[in-house]
Amino acid sequence: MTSSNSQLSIPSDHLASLGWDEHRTIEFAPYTEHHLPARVSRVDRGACDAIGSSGLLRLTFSGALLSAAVADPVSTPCVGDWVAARAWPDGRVTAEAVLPRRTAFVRASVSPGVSHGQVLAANVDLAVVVEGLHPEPDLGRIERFLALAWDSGATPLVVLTKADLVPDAAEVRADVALAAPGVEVLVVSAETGEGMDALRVYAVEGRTLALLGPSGAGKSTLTNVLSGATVMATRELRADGKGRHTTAHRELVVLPGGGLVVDTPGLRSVGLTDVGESLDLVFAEVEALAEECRFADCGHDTEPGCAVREALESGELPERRWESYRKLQKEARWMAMRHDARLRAEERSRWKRIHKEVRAAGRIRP
Ligand SMILES: Nc1nc2c(ncn2[C@@H]2O[C@H](COP(=O)(O)OP(=O)(O)OP(=O)(O)O)[C@@H](O)[C@H]2O)c(=O)[nH]1
Ligand SMILES: [Mg+2]
Ligand SMILES: [Zn+2]
Repeated sequence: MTSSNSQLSIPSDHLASLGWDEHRTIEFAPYTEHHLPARVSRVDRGACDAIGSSGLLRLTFSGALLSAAVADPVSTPCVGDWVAARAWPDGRVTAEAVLPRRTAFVRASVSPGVSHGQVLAANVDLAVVVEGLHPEPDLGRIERFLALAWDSGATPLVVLTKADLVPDAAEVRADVALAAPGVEVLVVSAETGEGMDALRVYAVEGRTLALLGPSGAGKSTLTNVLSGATVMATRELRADGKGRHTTAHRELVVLPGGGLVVDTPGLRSVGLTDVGESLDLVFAEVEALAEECRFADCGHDTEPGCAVREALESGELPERRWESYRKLQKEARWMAMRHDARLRAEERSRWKRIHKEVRAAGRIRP
């Protein structure tokens, strides 16, 4: 089949600024003849915007992609994905395949009864958990976002915004840092520019940052400051600091100085998926304490020689932190069980189908 792809050349330096590298070239090898690579910048139902070497493309999803999405909704192209795009003689351009995701920020689906997750952004290098200093940051929410951030495979970073609105930013930062072991916590103000240089350091050529956090935290404002232009609408100033969500869709923005940012609509909270070991990273100091308990299977309840209890009693481990750990652990375990149950159900229906086919064939062929 002929295609008009030959009209579109691939200046690889441009692709590199979108995050393309030699591994992607290898992954793309099966598509080089008829397809072009493009990075998804925005998704609507059944279609998306994507940035290729020739600029912005409007892509519809191929039939194969759509039916794959029915079987496994997580496979639908999402913001940050690399797709193989194909131009057709009738002028349509379709997304035909999604290249393997290196990282994926997945939250539990918000629909009841649905056990698959929702991919918020793919191929993110730096998961930036954004929380305002005013009103006071919600430590439990930060821990939750960090669990998903670690689980995504991206490196987490916490950014506390609106430093200009509080007198004790350094103090609050210290509290947040205790809830984010091993994670850098930046304090910034889009208003005064404080801390913005420290954040800019992270936005290097080809690297993708995703901004995640509640509505009103200042994600779009940060995106605009990093871009040096108004690329995202931000909320009109309101005295109560509350109100509707301003950003309604996820969008990948290419920064003029290098780097890319995914701005996302605010999430009051995120449901954990089966985050596995990631909680051990979010609660690294709790894990370290638990290692010191006398009994390896200590329930940290009434057992003698429990290092966790001792730390709670001495105040070394804040009660809030311990309770948050237990809560998130319970949630993650429950999601893991639900996930296992779904896999078992899928396996059962697969076998039922195979048996039916075998019966229909009348005999088992060699
Ligand atoms: N004083 C002050 N206000 C800020 C700062 N950053 C953001 N704001 C204000 O906070 C409000 C919310 O900012 P947005 O950038 O729209 O917040 P958002 O996180 O994108 O919100 P959603 O799109 O709803 O998720 C706006 O009125 C901003 O002007 C800051 O550093 N200092
Ligand atoms: Mg916004
Ligand atoms: Zn213990």
